Amino acid sequence: MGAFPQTLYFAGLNEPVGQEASLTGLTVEGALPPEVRGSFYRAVPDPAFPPKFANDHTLSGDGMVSRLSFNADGTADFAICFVETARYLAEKDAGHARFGKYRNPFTDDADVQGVDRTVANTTPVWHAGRLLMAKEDGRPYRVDPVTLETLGSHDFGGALKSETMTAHVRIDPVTKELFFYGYEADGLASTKVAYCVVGPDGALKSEQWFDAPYCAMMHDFTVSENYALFPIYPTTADLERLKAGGEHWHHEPDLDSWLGVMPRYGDVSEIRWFKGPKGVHSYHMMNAWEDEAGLLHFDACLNSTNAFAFIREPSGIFLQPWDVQGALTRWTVDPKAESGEVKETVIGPPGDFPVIPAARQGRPYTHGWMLTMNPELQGPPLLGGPVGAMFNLLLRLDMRGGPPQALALPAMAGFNEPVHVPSVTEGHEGWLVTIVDSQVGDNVFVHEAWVLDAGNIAAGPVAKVTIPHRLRPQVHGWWVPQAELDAASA
Ligand code: V55
Ligand code: FE
Repeated sequence: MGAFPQTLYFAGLNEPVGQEASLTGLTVEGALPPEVRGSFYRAVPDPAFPPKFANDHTLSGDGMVSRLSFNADGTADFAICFVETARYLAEKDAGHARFGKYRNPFTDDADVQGVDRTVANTTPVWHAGRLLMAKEDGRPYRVDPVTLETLGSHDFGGALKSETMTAHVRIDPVTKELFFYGYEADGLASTKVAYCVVGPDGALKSEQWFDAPYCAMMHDFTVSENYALFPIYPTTADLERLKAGGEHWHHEPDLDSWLGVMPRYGDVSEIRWFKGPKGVHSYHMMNAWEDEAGLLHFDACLNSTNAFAFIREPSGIFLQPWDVQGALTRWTVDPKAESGEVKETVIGPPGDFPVIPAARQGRPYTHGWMLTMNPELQGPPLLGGPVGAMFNLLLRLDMRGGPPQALALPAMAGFNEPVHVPSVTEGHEGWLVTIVDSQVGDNVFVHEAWVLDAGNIAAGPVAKVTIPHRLRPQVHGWWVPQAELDAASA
């Protein structure tokens, strides 16, 4: 068996861990708010075996599902398990990697051709009492929310036609419907996108297919109260390149970006395409909402190019990470227009991992949180994650233009994406829970969960849990209140 490549994707905080664990009775230091009772699920990519190709990266890692539960007695439990995907089991069986490059099955071993190669490593999605580990290149895997045992690939009881489902779903806070899409819905490098609506009971109510302007990496989308919004940025796939053993994605700076807009319950033939700037890219949207004049606002963490060096460089784009420009950016369109261009406004700083209260999804909102790099940090950032450096400044943004609030970490520490825990107290903004990684020695790390007052992040954590297990950086997380877990297991 080979060793892991000595690249930043497998070194330091990114060093593979690959150990399942279950730890109970962890001490919660400080005052854990009584509202923070439930489970914080996280998706953590962690390759079980050294990759077949040395240029492999974070996005190919086998999905691990992790749970941090805050118990009624004020203690916490931690568990992490591999999602037993068909791919993970096939590699475990052989004792080595059999699947090749990121999203290129032409580079897989001959005897695993046709085996589901998704790694279920991006988002734990909770809906209708089910926990799904999702990744955009395939269908999600369902896992047991208590034992974390893998229950199998989920196709909504045989109803889903799309071969893929995004890791970035949206849930309407009023109807409790789940909105999602799958791109490359009928195969590699296809322009087919499936737009799906799932009822609050978990049944697939509608699936409609449309063509994107080109085959793009459609990582996230969003819904407003009345519309579904599909951004298209020019990180593109090409079947001939894949057949030749190349990379799934190249970024194309000269191609236009687009925003597709359709009525949420409309027919896909009603999609209108609005043109955006050339060459830009965003992984994550903060929200979309309609104003009183009927204009539609789409708020995304937009960058001047793809944020990942392992996508830029094979595309011939060589930039230092600090030369990637970005800003929280609003695109405004008139959804009743036939076509047009987006009107672009910068509304916030560079960064990523935007979070809003689930109750404000698709509605006007007054504040949100995101991660960024602290321009005033004295000392190096913590190396890790797919970009190579961990974000070290948490912001609370006032969407009406007031000053942001910030919580800075010291050198050699980083934030993972927080989850928001709502409060029932009128006027209270709720809580954030986030894992903070700190490097304290040569390959020695401390991992803590911090609980913050979401309206007063600058005060620092109100409670902390140290997790005595080596952790790799997460991608996304999901908060599930204890009452929902209890209802699902009843
Ligand atoms: C992202 C993550 C993925 C992926 C595509 O963070 C994009 C963005 C963890 O997997 O497959
Ligand atoms: Fe994402």
